[in-house]
Amino acid sequence: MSDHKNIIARVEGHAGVIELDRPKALNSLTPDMIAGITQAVSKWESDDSIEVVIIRSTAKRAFCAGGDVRGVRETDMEGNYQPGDDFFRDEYALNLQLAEYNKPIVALMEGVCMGGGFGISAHGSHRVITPRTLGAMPEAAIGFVPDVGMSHALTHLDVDPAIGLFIGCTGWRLSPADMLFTGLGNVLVDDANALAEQLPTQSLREALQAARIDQSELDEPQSVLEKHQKWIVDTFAVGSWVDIERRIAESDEVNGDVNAEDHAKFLRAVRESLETANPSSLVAIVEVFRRSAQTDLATALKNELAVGGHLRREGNFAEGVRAVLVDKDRTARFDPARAEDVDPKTYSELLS
Ligand code: QUE
Repeated sequence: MSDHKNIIARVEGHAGVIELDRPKALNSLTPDMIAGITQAVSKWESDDSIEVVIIRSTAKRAFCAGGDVRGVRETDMEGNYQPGDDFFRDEYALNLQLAEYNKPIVALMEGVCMGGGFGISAHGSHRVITPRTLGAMPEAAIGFVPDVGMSHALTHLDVDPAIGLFIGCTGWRLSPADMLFTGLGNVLVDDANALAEQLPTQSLREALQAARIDQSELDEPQSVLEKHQKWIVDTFAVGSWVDIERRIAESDEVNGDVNAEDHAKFLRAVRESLETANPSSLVAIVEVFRRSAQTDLATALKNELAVGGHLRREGNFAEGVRAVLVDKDRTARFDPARAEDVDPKTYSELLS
């Protein structure tokens, strides 16, 4: 049904099924894949025989690792920003379409789900995770900002918006328990494939009921974010990035609310996750998220596009993608190298 590479779209019973099929690149989304998904969901929106849309992956270990940022980097480095601008515009339009969709959308987040993977799962009604789900918004490491509407989703969670800002700044690796705690996941199953087989012929309620498992069945049933939420909120709730950075630096290894060893380990992991982040991205993320917390998804997406476009033209995006995904040396040289040397106004004045 789909004429687009790396996307399989078909009807099964009363379900429209989209399969991401670019397993060698962990299903990172190309312009053609965005077009294929958009075409299929647009067609099914007005098809009364379709009761539910399923978004899944053919890859075993990954739902979707993000957008094809390597492809964007290549055209950006030729000084040709148009293909990248077009890609993000079309991707964000799809994210908004999924958020406003008139039927249930069941995303099966088996394995890795990062960046653009959240854009095609987090805005839908049924955000299915498994014990093997690993979520993250790691854009600060590639010199970018959390996008695909996640600046909005992360500031409108079931939990304090400061926790969403923490996730966006640190690129925190979210366990299944963290996904449930935040609401980024709202259904836990052991076998996503079994659920996908039942959905086309059973009612949604019955299929979910049969597939669900309890959080207590996870190897790590407690959310680390939940355990440390007081510190996260105290540290991330107010101020610019430089204020937050100072509170992290001055944070005591000892914290009366949490087991001393746990807290010291957590604090080390937070500091480590920020070492490889682009300082300009961190400054920009705080500005974008604070605005997104106060506005609607469409405006948040527009702001992400404006700020992301600016970061790409600064060159830090090309350097970050090089360090993380091309050369994989993980030692990006970002400029400026310190957040104190970044003016928040550079980004805040781009916001609607
Ligand atoms: C931040 C990102 C991405 C990322 C890593 C980050 C991203 C993305 C990929 C990725 C991973 C594996 C692949 C691939 C891409 O990694 O968006 O092609 O094989 O797509 O720290 O935003």
